[in-house]
Amino acid sequence: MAKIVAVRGDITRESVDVIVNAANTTLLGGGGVDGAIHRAAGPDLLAECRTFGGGSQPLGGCPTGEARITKGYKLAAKYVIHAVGPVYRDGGHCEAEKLRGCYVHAMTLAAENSVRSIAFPSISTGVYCYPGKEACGIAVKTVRAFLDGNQEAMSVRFVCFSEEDLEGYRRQLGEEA
Ligand code: AR6
Repeated sequence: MAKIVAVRGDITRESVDVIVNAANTTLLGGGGVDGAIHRAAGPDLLAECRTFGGGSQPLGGCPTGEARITKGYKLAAKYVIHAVGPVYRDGGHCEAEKLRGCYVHAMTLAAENSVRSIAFPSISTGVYCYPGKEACGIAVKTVRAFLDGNQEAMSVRFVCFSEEDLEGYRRQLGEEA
């Protein structure tokens, strides 16, 4: 039976098979959760990210709405899945579709790597300014649909940095249950 929970915390401290990063298209690090994950994982993570080619789309890095998997290095998690969410402009630039793509692609990579537990941050809702409530709705609906269709045994944790985010996720999970 699939299990989805929302918790408050720092995703770098999660003891799961994989943590998801809210990355940018270069995959070469940044601020927010991306910076925290790179600091906690150590420099070998950046070295592996460089093997994706680093930013000159479409040849390197990772396009918006997709994800790439690396090892977790010094993290408790075995893997990091680097998902690139959209920068929110006005909702009319395929932002929802791209955000959904991040979650689907991350879950697909997790399933392909036989992952049993995965933790997500709230992708795109920091520097990329995606409205939290809408992003939360997309995250929960997309993950639940994926689990229902494919991976009943995988457990998913939404790791919220703020109390407000946590309340939003708990409300959404309650409504969806
Ligand atoms: N654990 C869990 N959540 C966190 C943590 C943490 N340690 N730190 C921040 N958050 P953001 P984005 C939350 O800005 O909007 C980077 O520079 C944060 O409160 O990290 O997708 C990348 O390189 C927010 O709810 O990611 C990109 O350039 C959420 O994580 C760009 O920012 C996402 O905030 C991506 O922007």
